[in-house]
Amino acid sequence: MTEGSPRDREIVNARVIVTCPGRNFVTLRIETRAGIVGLGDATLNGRELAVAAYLQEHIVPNLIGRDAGRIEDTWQFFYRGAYWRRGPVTMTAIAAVDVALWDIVAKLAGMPLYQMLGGRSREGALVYGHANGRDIAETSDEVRRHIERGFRAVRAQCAVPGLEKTYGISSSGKAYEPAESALPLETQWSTPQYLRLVPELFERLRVDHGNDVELLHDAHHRLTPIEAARLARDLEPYRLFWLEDATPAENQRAFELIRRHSVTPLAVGEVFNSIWDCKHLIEQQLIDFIRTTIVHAGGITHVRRLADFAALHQVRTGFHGATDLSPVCMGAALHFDAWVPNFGIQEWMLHSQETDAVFPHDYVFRDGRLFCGESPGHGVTIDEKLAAKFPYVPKQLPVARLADGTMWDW
Ligand code: CS2
Ligand code: MG
Repeated sequence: MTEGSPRDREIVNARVIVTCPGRNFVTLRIETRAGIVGLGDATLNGRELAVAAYLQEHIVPNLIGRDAGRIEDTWQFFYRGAYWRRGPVTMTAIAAVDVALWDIVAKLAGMPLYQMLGGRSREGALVYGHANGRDIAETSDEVRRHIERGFRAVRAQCAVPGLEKTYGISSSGKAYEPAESALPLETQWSTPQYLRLVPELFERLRVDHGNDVELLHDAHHRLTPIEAARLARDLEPYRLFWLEDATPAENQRAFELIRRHSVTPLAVGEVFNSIWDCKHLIEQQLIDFIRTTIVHAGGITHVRRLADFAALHQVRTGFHGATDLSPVCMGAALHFDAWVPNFGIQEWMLHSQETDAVFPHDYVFRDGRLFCGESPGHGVTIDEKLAAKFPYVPKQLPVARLADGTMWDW
């Protein structure tokens, strides 16, 4: 077998594939001289073509001729060598390259990717699903349905009475999708109404479902620090697994205030792109779970550093896993979850049937956990013929305004 020799590891082809099987996904496909193919997810919800262009114009020409086995050097080349560092577009593009190379190297070794990281620390990754409803009763029914399907952890979101559209709630009756329209949907926000509703919701969920199920909630950056502290305190009796994105995290000192008032565990970081975005939060132990995932933070090479740093401060992982991260990212994340010692939980919003058909994969759900497969690499491929039947459709994330028209955090 020569496919592992430096000459045969040479990258001879790299292509960007954009497809929309229900929602947009960007995938980088890298191929070596020996014909080994690796895939990386490059999807940045609502800004997909910016990453596709970054890859196409600035990354792909630099990849041709490189040794696919030099994962670290390639990462450093695109990060340190780019001068313009960090940011979601750059870090998503770097992640796509990094994951594709890990996929290739694991295939060359004939091993599942988790083995390349140091092997399994656990069998399956505990996942949480999304229960949402138009009122408290409907949300509680949805939690029940999740428990019946085997989930041990459920995120619960409920529409706020009087507001036309609330984050996390589907208006169509179909599964919730974060990006629904070509131009951003304008939604309305009211913190006082929300703050009254959420403790009532979780009080009801504990009465209906007891204490065995883990419950989570996402405030989606809507609260000021003191409002977030109030909510975290009001939710204490219901023992949440976590309260997510309670306040925007640009000013990380804000979390000191929440911490002073509450012991509800906090999760942050799906919008972060590098270890520098969460260094203070982790060092000061202002959060309990870091949500920064592989596709938006430079791939396995960088997120591994982040997770190791978090471990020093007993912060655990809780990777973002909404439908706007493709099965390629999910596959890579599950291998990472199988290995990472300080694993907490993995988000899993089920992809549509079309998406699953375009990206065949070997991970499976059983007893509240997702299990990555044993095939070499990350175990996710792409059916390019099928992908071509779903051309790109422009879609953006919504925005939020207060009743008087003021722009708010969505
Ligand atoms: C969310 C996402 O899954 C989550 O916790 O906050 O739904 C998020 O809004 C989207 O992934 C944005 O692209
Ligand atoms: Mg979130």
